[in-house]
Amino acid sequence: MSEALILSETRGRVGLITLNRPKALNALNNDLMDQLGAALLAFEATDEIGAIVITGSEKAFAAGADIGAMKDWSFMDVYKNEYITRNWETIKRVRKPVIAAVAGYALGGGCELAMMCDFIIAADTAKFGQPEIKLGVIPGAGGTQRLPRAVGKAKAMDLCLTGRMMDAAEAERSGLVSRVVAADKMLDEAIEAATIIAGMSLPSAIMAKESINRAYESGLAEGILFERRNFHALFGTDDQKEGMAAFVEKRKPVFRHQ
Ligand code: CO8
Repeated sequence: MSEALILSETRGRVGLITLNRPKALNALNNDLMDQLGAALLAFEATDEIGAIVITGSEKAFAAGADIGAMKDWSFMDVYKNEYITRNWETIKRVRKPVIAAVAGYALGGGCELAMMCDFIIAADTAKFGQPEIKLGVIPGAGGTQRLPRAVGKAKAMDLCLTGRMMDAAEAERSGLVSRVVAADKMLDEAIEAATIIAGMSLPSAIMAKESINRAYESGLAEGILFERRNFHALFGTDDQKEGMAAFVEKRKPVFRHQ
């Protein structure tokens, strides 16, 4: 059996995935990304889970793709064998909300993995960066596309061209992360946020996620139409009836995720 490079557990309706390659600061090799993809799809497939948290260690969320593994790759290796796309995009197939809980380094592919999640909660120790330029390459898992959408062109250029890191305060100021929390409270806060989300109606959470993501893929009119149709569709769910009835009856809703 191959080495366990991730740990997967449940906390109520939350699926918690911990990247577990501490000696290499969670450098993301193919085996780790395969295991991460399998764990994500397992949580996606079960009705018992409503939201997912991906985290790393105190020192590193992930310090990037595995440089040792990549160093001798040729153009044909990466182009034909799809080392990069084979397993890096699995996370984008997950419809349930995914939170990145980041402490320490989130660099290169680690920063890109965090940005593939739906939002990032950061410890005050977090450091984000796209240092690939220092290795003679550029970001290869969406960094040049997702970073400017998150922080704007100026800061994305600054980070990708100088390879410098930004700390948690700068990441929050620039919109990359949704909250910054003391390091010893960060994972609890992320699990609490995920627990709140997992307690909502799952169809609503999925449609909210899909609608927000559509803002990055379409013009305003098309995005608003997409949102409107999702809004309409939710009136076909039991959970809409329950949510609104509970409000009127001044009680807590009990969602059945359908
Ligand atoms: N890959 C492989 N090993 C790594 C990586 C990495 N990205 N980062 C750290 N390690 C290893 C080190 O080699 C070291 O191993 P060992 O103890 O066996 O020598 C161990 O982790 C601890 O690292 P350091 O001793 O360097 O720890 P420091 O605290 O001194 O420094 C840093 C921490 C600053 C994070 C430093 O390790 C560093 O700069 N790491 C590299 C960061 C980087 O350049 N990341 C970008 C990588 S390229 C990339 O991500 C491209 C993404 C493309 C996506 C698609 C790819 C398939």
